[in-house]
Amino acid sequence: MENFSFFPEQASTMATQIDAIYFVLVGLSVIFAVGIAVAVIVFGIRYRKSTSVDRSNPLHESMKLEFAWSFIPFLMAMGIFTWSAFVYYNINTPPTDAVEIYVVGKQWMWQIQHPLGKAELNELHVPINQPVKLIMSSQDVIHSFFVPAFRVKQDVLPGRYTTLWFEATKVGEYHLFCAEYCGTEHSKMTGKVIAMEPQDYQNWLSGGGGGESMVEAGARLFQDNGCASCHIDGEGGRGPNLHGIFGTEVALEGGGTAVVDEAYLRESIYEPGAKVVAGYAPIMPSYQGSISEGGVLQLVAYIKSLSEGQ
Ligand code: HEC
Ligand SMILES: [Cu+2]
Repeated sequence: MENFSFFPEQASTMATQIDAIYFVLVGLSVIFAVGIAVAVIVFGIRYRKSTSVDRSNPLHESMKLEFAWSFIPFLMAMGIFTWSAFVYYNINTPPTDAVEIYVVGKQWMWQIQHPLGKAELNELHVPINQPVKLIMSSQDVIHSFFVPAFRVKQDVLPGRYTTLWFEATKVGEYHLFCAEYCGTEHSKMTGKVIAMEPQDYQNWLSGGGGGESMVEAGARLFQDNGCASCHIDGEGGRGPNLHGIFGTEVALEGGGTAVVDEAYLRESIYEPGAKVVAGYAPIMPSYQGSISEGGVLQLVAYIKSLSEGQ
């Protein structure tokens, strides 16, 4: 398959699972298509007008036959459905021990931030044999993160976080494409994923140009933007204490609750009025336009870190 350029390399654990479904579906289609075509041709020749074959006792109805050709395909379809549903569930459930990497798509590039501070453009370095989870957002329009060799593709939307996970199995460089038309230079919104031995990945991470980690950068933004003046560590601040909130449910003004996840934190920063925490006045200003999506990801990483070990 490697030399057959219509077919991308299989370089993730997902690739083999998805290709298996693909080949079984193609195989079944070929079997049925060929079977029916052969029957049409054979009967067409055998029973053409000029032949003298036995035409007595034509079969008019057969319960057995009709049952068989309804029930067998039904079982096959349900089998494929169940199998695909398992794979689909697997694709959409990132393992909890996955390495988290943040991705921001914008016209026309991919910005990547590693938790320990390394940032890169249109390149994504990942370790092999380890699940990697991407937390993605867009600065402008809809993009789509597509790595054919891993058989993963996920839309990247403005105003929302989407996630995607994979586990690379082979060291190498793989194409990264934007698979959603996003403007003039969409076709140039490409990059590469570089899968490395875990040890090489660690070396690369700790190599030069690292700077501050995402949590450190978030903590700095938290100070620089005056968040700390309302969100103080203890009780009695004008805003809620942000320690330990990640993953919990908060009560909202006007009833209802919200789960504190990445999307909730992002919304709290860009549209503080959308969900107001019970017991607080809606005085928090919006940071839409003053803090970039990349900055919000750093703040989210920082606020998440305030809940670690709790
Ligand atoms: C003027 C005071 C003020 C400033 C400045 C401020 N906030 Fe807030 N913040 C609040 C208040 C009040 C609430 C609760 C009401 C609400 O949800 O809007 C809140 C809510 C939040 C929440 C939701 C908390 C929860 O318990 O669910 C987050 C997250 C948050 N702020 C983050 C930030 C960040 C990050 C900054 C700086 C970029 C910031 N805030 C700046 C006052 C402030
Ligand atoms: Cu794009």
